[in-house]
Parts: sequence; structure tokens; C-alpha cells
Amino acid sequence: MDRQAMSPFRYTHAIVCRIPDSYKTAALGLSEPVDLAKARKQHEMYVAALREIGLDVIELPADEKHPDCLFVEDVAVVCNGTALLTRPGHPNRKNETEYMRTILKNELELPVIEIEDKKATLDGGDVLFTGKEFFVGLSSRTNQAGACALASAFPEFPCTPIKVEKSLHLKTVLTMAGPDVICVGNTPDAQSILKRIEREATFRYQTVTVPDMHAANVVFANGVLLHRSAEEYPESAKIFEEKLSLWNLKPVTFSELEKANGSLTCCSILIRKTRHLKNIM
Ligand code: CIR
Repeated sequence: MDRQAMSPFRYTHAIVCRIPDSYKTAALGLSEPVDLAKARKQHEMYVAALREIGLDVIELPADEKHPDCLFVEDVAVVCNGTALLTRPGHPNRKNETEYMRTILKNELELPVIEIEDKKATLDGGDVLFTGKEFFVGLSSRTNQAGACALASAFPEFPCTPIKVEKSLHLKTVLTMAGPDVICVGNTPDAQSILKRIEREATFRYQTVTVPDMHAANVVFANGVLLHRSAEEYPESAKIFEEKLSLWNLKPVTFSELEKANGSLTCCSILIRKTRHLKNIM
């Protein structure tokens, strides 16, 4: 794989957020009782994996007032050195952007775009960046005005809205598993979303289909693929080993985060920070 193709997936920093106690009882969409200690262990392993792939990880403290604060992906989209602060679609999550704004501006010194349209809603989980173009899920969390805000924040890339009816977010059903490679679940819903993407796309993509929906959410960064472990999803893990062994594969166990619809992408914001001119002069 040449360096040019890899570059949109090269990162220097990641933002994550520790798990609050309130996650156990008050996270949105909890499907089963959570083992908090286990959840924290799994999250720590995930953060360790991000560090191992060379990222400088900024760990935000747990925010008890926001049980879903660990799902940082939903509150900001960072691309090409610019951050777009979202307007999360669920009312309980609206104020998660406050602290994130400070971190993006003061800690990472990124230009931060705010969404002016008060009717817009946008969750980062609905934003798929392929390295060449954006797809944005129109879901229960993201509306047309939110999709327009994304398009105007990053005018250098095509931005295509895709209807998402049965899943929480667009990236619940598909994610990037390498340059020009989409990893997708095999449910009829996931397959019809993929078809819509293929129909509307400006560029062409290869696909890798996995039999477990939750395994379709992977993180590709710095030549490494973080994917759900064989212990959780053996058949999908086998597919990663067979088809994507070109990458350094890092299995991650995430059962306790999945219980609140958490996925691998949603627990970090990946950033490539280039040197400031003032630092090299
Ligand atoms: C929520 O419902 O907002 C959280 N419990 C889960 C958010 C998952 N976010 C994501 O996949 N981007």
C-alpha cells in the first residue's frame, strides 16, 4: 500500500474519555446489566492498543453527569486539521460538547467550527470518512441540517447523505477497514445501506462482509486494524485474519461497551496534527 493511500488514516493523537460510574445504570440503550470493572478493563485495553499504534492519547476524566461521555466520537468530527463540534441528536448528550470544545481548542489547538443552525442534529457515529469522501447517515440522531453542516465544514470532500432506518448510526453497520475497503455486516439492513453507498459514491470501494453485526465496526489507523476479538466473534475474527492480514491485526474485547450500543470507533476521536509553522521556524 503506497503512502499516499494510507495518509488519511495516519494519526498522531486520540481523544478518549474514562467511564463514569453512572454508565452502569444510566447509559442510553443499555440492553443488559454492565460489569463496570470489566467495562473499565476493556476500555483500558482499548486505550493501550491506541498507544501501541503510536498515538498520543488524551484521556478526559469521567463526567458523572454524562453517562455516555465515553462515546466521544459522537461529539466532534476531526478531518484535515479542522474540528467540527457536533450537535448530538439525543437531548441527554447535548452538553457533552462543552468540555470537548475546550480540549480541541486549548489542548490540541485545532480550529473549531460550530454548527449555527439550531435545528441541526449530528452524531459523529453517523459520519463515515473514506479518506476521499464523506457519507453521513440520516438517522434518529442526525438530520438533514446536520448533514448540511458537515458538508459545509469540509467543502473539499463530497458529502453524501444515506438513510439509516434500523440502526443507531451509520457506523453501526459499516466502517473503513483500510484505504478503499469497507467492512460491513451481513444483515439485510447493512447490505441495503452498503448498496445505497455504492450507488451514490464518487469513488469505488472493496468490501469485506462479516457475519456479526457488532464486528463490522473496526478502527483502521496507522496500518493497524483494531477489531472485535475471536473470543467474542470467532467467525468474523477469522475473516479479518483471512482477508485483512495485510494489516497488523489487534483484537479488542468490548462486550461491556456494546451493552450500551458502544463500538470501537465510538470510543475515540482520531486526529492527525501537523506541526505548526511557528514550531518549525
Ligand atoms: C448512545 O445511545 O448515544 C450511546 N449509548 C451509544 C453511542 C454509540 N456511539 C457511536 O457508536 N458512535
